[in-house]
Amino acid sequence: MDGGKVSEKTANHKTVNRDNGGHNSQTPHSAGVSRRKLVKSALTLGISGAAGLTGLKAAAQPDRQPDPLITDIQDWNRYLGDGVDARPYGHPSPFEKNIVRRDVAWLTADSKSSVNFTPLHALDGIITPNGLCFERHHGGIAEIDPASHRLMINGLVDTPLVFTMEDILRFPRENRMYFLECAANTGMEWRGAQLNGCQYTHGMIHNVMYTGVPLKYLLAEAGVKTSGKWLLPEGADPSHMTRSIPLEKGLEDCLVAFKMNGEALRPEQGYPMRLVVPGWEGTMWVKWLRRIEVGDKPWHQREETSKYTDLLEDGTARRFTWEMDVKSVITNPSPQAPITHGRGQMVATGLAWSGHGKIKRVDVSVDGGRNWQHARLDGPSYSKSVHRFYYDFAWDGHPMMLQSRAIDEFGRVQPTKDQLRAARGVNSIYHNNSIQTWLVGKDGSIENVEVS
Ligand SMILES: Nc1nc2c(c(=O)[nH]1)N[C@H]1C(S)=C(S)[C@@H](COP(=O)(O)O)O[C@H]1N2
Ligand SMILES: [Mo]
Repeated sequence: MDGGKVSEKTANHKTVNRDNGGHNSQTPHSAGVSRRKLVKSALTLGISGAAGLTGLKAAAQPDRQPDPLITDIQDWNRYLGDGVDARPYGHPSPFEKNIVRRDVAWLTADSKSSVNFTPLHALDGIITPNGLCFERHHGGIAEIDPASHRLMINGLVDTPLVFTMEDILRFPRENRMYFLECAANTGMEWRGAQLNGCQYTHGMIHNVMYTGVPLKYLLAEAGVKTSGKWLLPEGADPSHMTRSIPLEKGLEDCLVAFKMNGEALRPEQGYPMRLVVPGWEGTMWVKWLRRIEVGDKPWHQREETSKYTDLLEDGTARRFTWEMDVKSVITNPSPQAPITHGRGQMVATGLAWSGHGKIKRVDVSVDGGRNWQHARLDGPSYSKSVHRFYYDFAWDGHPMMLQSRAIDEFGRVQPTKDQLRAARGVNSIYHNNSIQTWLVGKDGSIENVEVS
């Protein structure tokens, strides 16, 4: 994965039979044997806690003693390091240089890529570091001097207003943690397993602590007329991104944000201000926000008619599917993060989220969805934010079909690929929230597959 690009489309989608554990033999007899193996591995998991940790202790007493890395003084322990003037703005260790946003060459027609992906496989916790938040631009990054930036509210209001940055900073502000997921996340997987890595299959998401002014305060300042029912936010970039948003949503929880994870928004995330539309598809989170028009009906803009609608099996298209549905993925281990330590105690981890609210439970399967165990949710649980889960277990060294399944606080359950296709067909690009399968080989290598 060092090249930074996935260069070619995988033509043959990989499907494995749940009954034969990913082995190639299709005979019923060997399928039965493999199934027993997988069931056995699931049973071992039930007692993995104590037994697994004992195994770890043994692993920490290796026969590689004496280890010069602990007995000898190393260079970094001997010579004076950089002073504080070397790094006025900090960067990750050079040993982390491969953990970067990456694009998929064939997804963009011209040489200038318009989307890249968050390296989910290498991250932990729930906060996406600012420099690793995926980017999606329809007209490139607008570089804006905040002193020259204005936000206008016009249309069906008592007093059309133009705010400077300074004006915005005089309204009461709030801090809230939300995920932003592009509706096209996992969109290349509708017809079969395609991209080999959760960065590419699920990386059009980031989770950030925003500081911003609730939109309702700015709308109140302008005075929305009783005929006003819809909002049209518009970006200051060359794409003039515009989306129709119902007024109720704008009043409920939208923010005009200017900080992310404590510092100014990055230019690629809409500096100096962007709209935050919690739980709803990424296109509506207009970056470089310059105008909000109030109207009495939706505008039917390009990004809500020809794009970001869901083509169904019968040729009709679903429209205004704003909410991002309940979803999860195991981020590590995964194709870009294979298991290198062999059998025994290990940690599987991933993310779960729902545009409707909080995550109540995450289940993990090692046998392609036949048996499920509860994962451990850890870290703060915020509505419309990602949740971190862990599954601590002892791997018996047999192949696994790793899956996760999220359930939100309203009881919505993440669907299987078959369930989603039965409901929606395969012509969609958007809103694919189905269960992901990683096939783990005996050697710990991992592949994106589907179970049948
Ligand atoms: N002004 C403007 N806003 C925009 C876009 C854009 O191209 N221009 N892209 C949208 C899309 S499709 C998505 S998925 C999100 C991506 O946000 P990010 O770049 O912070 O990840 O921004 C949305 N807001
Ligand atoms: Mo998007």
